[in-house]
Amino acid sequence: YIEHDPTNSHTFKNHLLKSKRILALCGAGLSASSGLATFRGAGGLWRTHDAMSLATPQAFVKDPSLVWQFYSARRQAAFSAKPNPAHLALAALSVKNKDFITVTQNVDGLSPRAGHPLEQLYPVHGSLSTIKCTSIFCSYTEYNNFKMALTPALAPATDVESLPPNIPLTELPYCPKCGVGMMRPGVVWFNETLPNDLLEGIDDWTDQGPIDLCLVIGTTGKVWPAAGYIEICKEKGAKVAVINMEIDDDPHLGGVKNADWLFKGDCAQILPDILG
Ligand code: BJW
Ligand code: ZN
Repeated sequence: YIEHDPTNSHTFKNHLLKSKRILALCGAGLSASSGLATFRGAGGLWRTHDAMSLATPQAFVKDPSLVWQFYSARRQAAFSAKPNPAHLALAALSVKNKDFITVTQNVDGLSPRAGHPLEQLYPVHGSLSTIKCTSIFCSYTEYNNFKMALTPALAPATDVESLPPNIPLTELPYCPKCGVGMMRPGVVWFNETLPNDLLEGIDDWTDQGPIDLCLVIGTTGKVWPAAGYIEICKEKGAKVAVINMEIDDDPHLGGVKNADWLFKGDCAQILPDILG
């Protein structure tokens, strides 16, 4: 018999052609070739801080200036970045196949800007272009905002390292409606719940019937509940294809331990090939 070769894009393409219901789970690696930093591993440091340690409500309470500078820099990088061929390949497949949904953990807005149909996109960790009031009396009012600098103190610096370490609280962004609530990024931090409408939309889709294929793209698959969709797809019969720059024995790496296909490399090169 012929052993299944997980690097064989021919068997993958055959399965893709037969697949109707497909779910893609995306992470920071999808935007890496657009020049945006990932969270873990190389690039996971912002100045001297572990990016993960800044993505918590506790960090924001303790040092809103530091956390706002981190998100301000991330907004500026995302707004200046361009979608790459991987975003475009996913958008194109979504246009072709209305039974294909993409669950993205990315907050950079590059998938929407690649023309990804919004009704097939579930940005479960929020968006850098959303800001929200922290005041309950203001019902946590949300705004879309694409300004490079939310306040003069958060202006893009030519040399990021030279930003003042501490912006006075009064120079951080405040709510235009109530005037007293400090604004925060409209992203989902650790220990916070994911947007319920999105989770329900994904559940409705996964409950509709068997799933043929799960694409795990540029994510370590360590963050829950997003990582759990791989297992949910498998339970619904899906074959799993992992596309990642690093494929090693890390038992945590999303889906690797029982992936049917493993494509190692830059997804901006691999996706246009295997999905095209
Ligand atoms: C390439 C590439 C190239 C590079 N091509 N590939 C169950 C079990 C255990 C823990 C929990 C659990 N349920 C909840 C938890 C706690 C927690 C959690 O998961 N902890 C784990 C770390 C253990 N989860 C939560 O807190 C979540 N909330 C929740 O569950 O609410 C319910 C609840 C509330 C209260 C009490 C109890 C329950 C919320 C999680 C929110 C995560 N938020 C962040 C920040 C978002 C905002 C921002 O962007 O700043 O989301 S953290 C960060 O990690 C970000 C990412 O979306 C997320 C995932 O990271 P991702 O995308 O995988 O990036 P990397 O860097 O890890 O990986 C990049 C990959 O790409 C690598 O593999 C590279 O090799 C690869 N790559 N270049 C292809 N060119
Ligand atoms: Zn407000």
